[in-house]
Amino acid sequence: MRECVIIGRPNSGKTMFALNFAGYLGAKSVDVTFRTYDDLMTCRHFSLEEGKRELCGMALHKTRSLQSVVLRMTVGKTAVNFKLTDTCGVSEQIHQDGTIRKGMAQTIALLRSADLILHMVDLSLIGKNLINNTSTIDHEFYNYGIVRKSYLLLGNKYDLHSAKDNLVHLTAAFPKATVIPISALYSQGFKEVKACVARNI
Ligand SMILES: Nc1nc2c(ncn2[C@@H]2O[C@H](COP(=O)(O)OP(=O)(O)OP(=O)(O)O)[C@@H](O)[C@H]2O)c(=O)[nH]1
Ligand SMILES: [Mg+2]
Repeated sequence: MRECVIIGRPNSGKTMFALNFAGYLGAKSVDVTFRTYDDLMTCRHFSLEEGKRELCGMALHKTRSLQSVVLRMTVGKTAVNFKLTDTCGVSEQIHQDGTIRKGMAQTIALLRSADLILHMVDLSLIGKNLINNTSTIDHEFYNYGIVRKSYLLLGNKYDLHSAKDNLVHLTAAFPKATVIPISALYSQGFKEVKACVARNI
């Protein structure tokens, strides 16, 4: 089964995207498989509302290991199952918490085998200096992603007023990426994301 992996900084909206995208594809509930760094696997069933309540949040590093759901999408006349995997957010600093350090390592290790990389950026937090500062974790993901080809840059939180003007800075800083502005919270921009996922599963 092909796997789409969602990566990005903590709090960029990865988990919200995973759950609302599942809803957009018609799921009413999800079976989330959690896989820790040392390969311990557990599975839990959530309604989408429960999932958002329990797995999303303002606190940084709410997600600390891999969280996968199997979703189904119709491509042409065929129904195709694919795995959508949410990950521990990655930042530049070496985190003081060992679990989070391992979670970040797990995210990075998964990139090589991913069939599609969905790189989430919080559009409300970036500014025009992004183009000058090329040593951010987002640049690292971008440089890796454009070489890999199956790579999409999602400018999230586009519903926020502060995000609107920043789209131009994101596309200027990452000129070789396909950029889609989305609101994971309000399921906006999902049609374009779905079309790209369909081409890669
Ligand atoms: N306004 C707005 N808020 C959003 C959007 N997407 C996510 N959020 C909020 O941003 C916060 C973080 O969302 P999460 O989905 O938990 O972010 P994450 O990237 O999974 O974070 P970690 O698991 O900590 O790495 C939550 O309070 C969400 O409600 C969006 O499109 N618009
Ligand atoms: Mg998360």
